[in-house]
Amino acid sequence: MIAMDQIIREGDPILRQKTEKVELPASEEDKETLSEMLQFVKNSQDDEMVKKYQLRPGVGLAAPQIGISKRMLAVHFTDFHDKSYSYGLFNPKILSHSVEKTYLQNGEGCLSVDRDVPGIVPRYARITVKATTLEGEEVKLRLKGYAAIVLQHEIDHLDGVMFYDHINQDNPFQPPENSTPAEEM
Ligand code: NB4
Ligand code: NI
Repeated sequence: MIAMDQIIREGDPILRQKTEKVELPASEEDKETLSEMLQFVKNSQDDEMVKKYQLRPGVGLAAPQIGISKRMLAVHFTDFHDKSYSYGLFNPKILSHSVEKTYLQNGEGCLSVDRDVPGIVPRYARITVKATTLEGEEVKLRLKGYAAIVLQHEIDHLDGVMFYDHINQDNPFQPPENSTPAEEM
C-alpha cells in the first residue's frame, strides 16, 4: 500500500524531470504500480483509511510523485454533473484543447507541496486525451471543466511541471483571458 511517507515532496529533482513513455503492452510490474496508485487515490477519499493512515485527500496521483519517472497517472473523482471518473492511464497525451480556459476558484493544491500556494491556475476548458487504460484498452477521453483540470494537473507532473508554474506572479488572482471558473464538487 502506498502511504504518505512515500510521496515525493517539492524540492526533489524527480518532480522536475520529463518522464519516460511506458512500453506497451505494460509489464506486470507497471500494471501493479499503477493499480496501487489508483488504490491510493481511492483510499485518500475513504474516511476510515484517511484516519487510520493519515492520508491527505486527493483526486489524482502521477508516477513521479512516488519516485517513478514514467508516464503513468491515476485519477478518481466525481464531477459537478455526478459523472464519475476512475482511471489508471499509461502514456496519456493531450491531442487537442480549447482556446477557452477555466480554473478552480480556490486555486489548486498538490500532494507533493506541503504549503498553500494561493492563486488561479489557468487550464484549458476542454481537452481530448488519448491513453491506454490499466486494462490495456486504448481510449480517447473528451473532458471539460473540473475533469479537464484534474487531468491537466496530472499530465503536467509527467512533464515536470508544477501547478504554481502557471500562476500569474504579478496578480495571482487575475482570471485569464477567455475563461470561466469551473464548477466544483
Ligand atoms: C490534484 C488536484 C489538484 C487540482 C480539486 C481537489 C484535492 C489533489 C491533487 C486538480 C487536481 C493531487 C496529484 C482534493 C479535492 C474535492 C473532492 C471528494 C471526496 C475527497 C475529495 C477532495 F482533495 N483537489 N487535493 N489535491 N495531486 N479536490 N477534493 N473530494 O487531489 O497532487 O498530482 O473525496
Ligand atoms: Ni499534484
